[in-house]
Amino acid sequence: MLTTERQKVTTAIAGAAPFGAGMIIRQKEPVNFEFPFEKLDSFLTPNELFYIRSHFKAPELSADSFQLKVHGAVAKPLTLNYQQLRQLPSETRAVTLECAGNSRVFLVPQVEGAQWALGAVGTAEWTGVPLRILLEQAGLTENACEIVFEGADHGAPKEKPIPPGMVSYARSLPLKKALSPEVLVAYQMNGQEIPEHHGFPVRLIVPGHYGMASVKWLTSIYAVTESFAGYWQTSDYAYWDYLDGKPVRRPLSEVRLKAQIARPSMYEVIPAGSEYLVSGAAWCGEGEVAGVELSTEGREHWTDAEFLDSAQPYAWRRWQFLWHVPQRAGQYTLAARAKDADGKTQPDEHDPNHGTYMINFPLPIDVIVR
Ligand SMILES: Nc1nc2c(c(=O)[nH]1)N[C@H]1C(S)=C(S)[C@@H](COP(=O)(O)O)O[C@H]1N2
Ligand SMILES: [Mo]
Repeated sequence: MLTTERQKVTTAIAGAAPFGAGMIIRQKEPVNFEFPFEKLDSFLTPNELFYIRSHFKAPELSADSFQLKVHGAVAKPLTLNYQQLRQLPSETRAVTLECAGNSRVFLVPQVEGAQWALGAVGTAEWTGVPLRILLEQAGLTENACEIVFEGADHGAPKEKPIPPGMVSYARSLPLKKALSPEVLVAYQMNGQEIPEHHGFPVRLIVPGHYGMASVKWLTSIYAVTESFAGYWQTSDYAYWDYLDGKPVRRPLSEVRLKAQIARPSMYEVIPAGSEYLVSGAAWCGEGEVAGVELSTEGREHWTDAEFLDSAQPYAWRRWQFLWHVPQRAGQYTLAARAKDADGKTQPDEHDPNHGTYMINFPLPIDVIVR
């Protein structure tokens, strides 16, 4: 599967610098880099172009001294070194990761947080041990209800409410998802060791959930008997939902349906009367992207685009649409929207209860025809 794609990506990596030309710097330290989405031209995103979202400085870990603990509410706590982990059965799967704050720059009025445009998203082939195997070896006790994943990075978050002292980056998953076969304790990204800023040597990959669930520099897998209410679970990376009419705080989890235009890019000048190949990608969480529609006149009329990639769970599908560019010069607004297998589509507007996350209304891309 995907051998030519893999070759393309691997060739790009051989002897390459850790970051590719055109990466957009949102923050220099800690490293927060964005993929220039208009460069989307392969199903797999090359490692050196894959977006980086890190809250703290990348910890310096070595494969030699690496240890992964599986502990807490388990019958047999485990400590695995890198070699032991690599000897366990492994799987490789293509997974799209999107930061929950991707496209934040499209919110009006402007909001706090990293000003991501379109490129806090990418797809890589991840190789690792299904998490389920580790949890089965350790033997979860009856009362275990969630699994907490902790990275080796830590620091003092700046957004209120500020937790006391230094905190490590930690997120939890409900048992149902943690035991699902697609969740990986990964040690390879596109056939290479996971690069430093993507979590070397080992990270979690949670297909179908926003990026924050895929804990990098993973060193601890801890089963808990009450739901985990850590900083990144309740304060950051959470949103308002309703329970019996009352607002309740919930951790972000499943990725929302979304299509994005890669080309044209914002304010691209397009010759009047030409044929322009509009292209992009679309993705969702647990379901399947079944269609993409494009509007070239301000989200009024929608026409079907065609897919370049077949549907596979947890990975984006690139699409294209041949636009017969009008003769009339002026500014045009393009937008794309996806449909899932149940015919559901994206919301028209951003839901304020989602705060500065889950931005999946059809994003307007303004272009100049002349
Ligand atoms: N340990 C740790 N894991 C982390 C983060 C982090 O800051 N520290 N950031 C999370 C967020 S918000 C996202 S979107 C993804 C980004 O993964 P990437 O940098 O490999 O693209 O990692 C997640 N895992
Ligand atoms: Mo993120």
